[in-house]
Amino acid sequence: MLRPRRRGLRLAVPAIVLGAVLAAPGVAAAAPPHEADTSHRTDASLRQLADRHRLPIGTAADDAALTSDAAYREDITTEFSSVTAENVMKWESLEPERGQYDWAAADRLVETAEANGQQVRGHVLIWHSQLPDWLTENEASISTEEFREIVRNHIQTVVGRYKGRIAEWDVVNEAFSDTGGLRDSIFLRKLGPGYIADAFRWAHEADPKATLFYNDYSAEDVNRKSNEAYALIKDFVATGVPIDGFGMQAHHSANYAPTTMRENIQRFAALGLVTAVTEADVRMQLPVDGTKLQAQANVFSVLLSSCLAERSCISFTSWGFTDKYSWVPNTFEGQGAALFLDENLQAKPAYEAMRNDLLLTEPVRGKRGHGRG
Ligand code: 9MR
Repeated sequence: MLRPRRRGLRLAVPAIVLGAVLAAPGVAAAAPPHEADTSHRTDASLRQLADRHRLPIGTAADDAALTSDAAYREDITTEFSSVTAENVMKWESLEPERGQYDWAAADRLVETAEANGQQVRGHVLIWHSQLPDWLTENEASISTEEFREIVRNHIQTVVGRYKGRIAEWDVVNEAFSDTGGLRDSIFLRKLGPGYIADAFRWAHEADPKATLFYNDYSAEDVNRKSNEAYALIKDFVATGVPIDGFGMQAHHSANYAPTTMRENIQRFAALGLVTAVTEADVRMQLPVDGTKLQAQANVFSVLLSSCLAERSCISFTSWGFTDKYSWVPNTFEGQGAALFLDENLQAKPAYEAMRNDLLLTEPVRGKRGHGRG
């Protein structure tokens, strides 16, 4: 049964194809019981369409919007089967004072996801940004041993709290610099390059079943950064460091689509690793026009279809879904409109392109879900 939908654009797929897809196993035609007002929707959601592929499709969730915006909340529930905390699981949020944790917002996110039948991607354990002042301001006075203990303790406290409830963790984020080599960070300075392997070991001890990712940006293609990550991860695999996945953030601009993403995914799969698209968005120079929107749709489509086609790609997450709450305009002057719903939660061409990819691509994941290679 098709439900009326408030999206602006119509589906560019014949009804007969849509009918066949909705009749396929794994695609829920009826509204899930938790959904509030469904009277304004017609077409199958991204979540329903991605179910057929056994691919969790996710978004970063903004805590303030989740609390205050009912339409935003409803779209998260309807359109996505996975959520990532955009900010509330970062170190400065969880442990604002040394040893004093504030779990309220992170717990809320996990509990809401569970109530909605969604998986959670944990973001993020070790990252050079959004660290608490008590840590960064005391870099000089904290000894190496003490620092090591602080890091181990933070990772194990956070992973341990959500043991069995967070499917995928971004354990180390953005450890490589944009000019080559490891990024200069408090972790590298205090602990040396071994901090990356240790972070994975500590996270694995705290939740042996969680899928543990190294995550980075500008690493979707085969390029210098992904080559460096590949070499490090290959070494981890050879030496038994418990890493499971390579996360491609995929913060893109509408004038550039990746060209070697499947090749990149495949080489990690050959090492026995899964991959995920973890933070997709596609910004453009404002003002928006039709040509830019089409270019954006194309980039989203390349990102999603590259993941869909490779069974080792185990989840696809965008960094938000509506332009109303995107981080992009605050960071890139003059740019924005990076997501697939506009500021009024209306569909843009990118949304229709993603639906078409989900509808028309042949599923490659078997009954047991993802495969490692
Ligand atoms: O979207 C996040 C934004 O709200 C924060 O202000 C920002 C702080 O650096 O972090 C943003 O999320 C980042 C993510 O955690 C890691 N990859 C890059 C994302 C965009 O900056």
